[in-house]
Amino acid sequence: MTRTQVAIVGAGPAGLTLAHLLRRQGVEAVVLERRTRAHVESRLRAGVLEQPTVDLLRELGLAARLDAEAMTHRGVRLRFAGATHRLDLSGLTGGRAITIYGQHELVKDLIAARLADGDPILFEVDEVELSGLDADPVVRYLRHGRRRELRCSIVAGADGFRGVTRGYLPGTVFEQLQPFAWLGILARTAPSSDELVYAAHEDGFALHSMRGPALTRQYVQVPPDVDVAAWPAERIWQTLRRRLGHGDGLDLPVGPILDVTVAAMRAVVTEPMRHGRLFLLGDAAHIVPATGAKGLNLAVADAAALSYAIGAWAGGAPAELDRYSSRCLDRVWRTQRFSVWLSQLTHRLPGEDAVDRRLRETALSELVSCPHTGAAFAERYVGQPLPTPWWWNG
Ligand code: RFL
Ligand code: PHB
Repeated sequence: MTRTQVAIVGAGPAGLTLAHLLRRQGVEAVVLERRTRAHVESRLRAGVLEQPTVDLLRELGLAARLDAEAMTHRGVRLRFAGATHRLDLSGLTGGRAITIYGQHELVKDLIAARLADGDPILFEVDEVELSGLDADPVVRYLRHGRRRELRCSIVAGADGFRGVTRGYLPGTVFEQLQPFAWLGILARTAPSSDELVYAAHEDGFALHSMRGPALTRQYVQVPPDVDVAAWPAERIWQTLRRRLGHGDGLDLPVGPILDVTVAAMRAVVTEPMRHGRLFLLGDAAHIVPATGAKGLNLAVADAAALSYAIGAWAGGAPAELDRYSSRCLDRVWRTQRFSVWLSQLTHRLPGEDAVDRRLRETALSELVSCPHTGAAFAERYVGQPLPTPWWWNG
């Protein structure tokens, strides 16, 4: 195919969700992905889906496997000052919850459904270049040794933080690196808790999360310049046990570690998220520190907003495209604030003193004891409604 309505660069959650939403509106799209299908379907990333994300997937008929296999969590645990507290997410939000489902599982479902619909995803596309962004975009790329061109009306840049499309935006990039990173540990051990445990220990942050009945995904705060070789399995388990409170309601069994990775914690926002006929979404446009588990969900929210704007444009109302960026940025900055705030509330910060620690414990204690503070947190944690009038609601 050499012409389509929308060229979507990137087959992550943002690009694939957009492709499905556009199909529902009768808008044609081609997805171009740099990696192989096997690579994107096995890449380990996020694990927490907000309620609005799950609602959207159900609405699109894409949640059959998720509904059969994912875990619903109606609460979350916060550990600080030597004790673990439960926040009743569902009770505080009128029944909403978070869903634990690996990002790669979701990507698998979205790819399978698109291919079953007979719609194109081109894997192993390299050297993507954009031109004509003012009026008639052209996407040039290399695939299986041949140079090709795709002409389109709109380019959706969904190729993540390390992609190429964000380089075409002349706007402002706000960027802040947090003074800590995460060591991410995937282990073949049964989860020790039926809900996630966030621990703000005086040594630093730790998080107990999971991917299934026999698989845990856990994180410990480390310095940004960490040397992974300095973290053998024994040190990892000792640190997790100490910070998460082994023996105090949490029995952390030691087991085979399958994967260890380091993730930097950054806050990045590109403004505006549009240049001519190029629209950025997901990590291509913004990165939030991982503590709030918001990145994937924000990518899905952008996809909902962009599909709405493109659907309106295709139906003869192009002004909606002009509203896309500001509509998204409002949510992006609110989510950024939440993620940076939660990170700083739960991590040990360089140069902090005993007063800082007491203030932090007081704030955490208010979160678990004051219903108003707890409800405000829970509303944001389970996810706020998506930013657009639903196209399927008319
Ligand atoms: P992705 O997932 O990076 O997908 C981009 C796709 O574009 C492809 N690509 C290109 N394709 C064509 N040409 C090019 N030049 C290209 N360059 C790149 C890539 O191969 C890829 O397939 O971005 P997207 O779709 O915007 O999705 C964003 C999410 O992946 C990300 O925000 C989350 O993973 C962040 N995140 C979390 N988010 C949550 O909502 N909940 C969580 O629990 C959560 N935990 C996390 C996280 C991120 C983490 N890391 C790795 C920083 C935990 C961690 C440790
Ligand atoms: C994860 O399971 O990867 C995860 C869970 C909660 C977070 C961040 C990441 O806040």
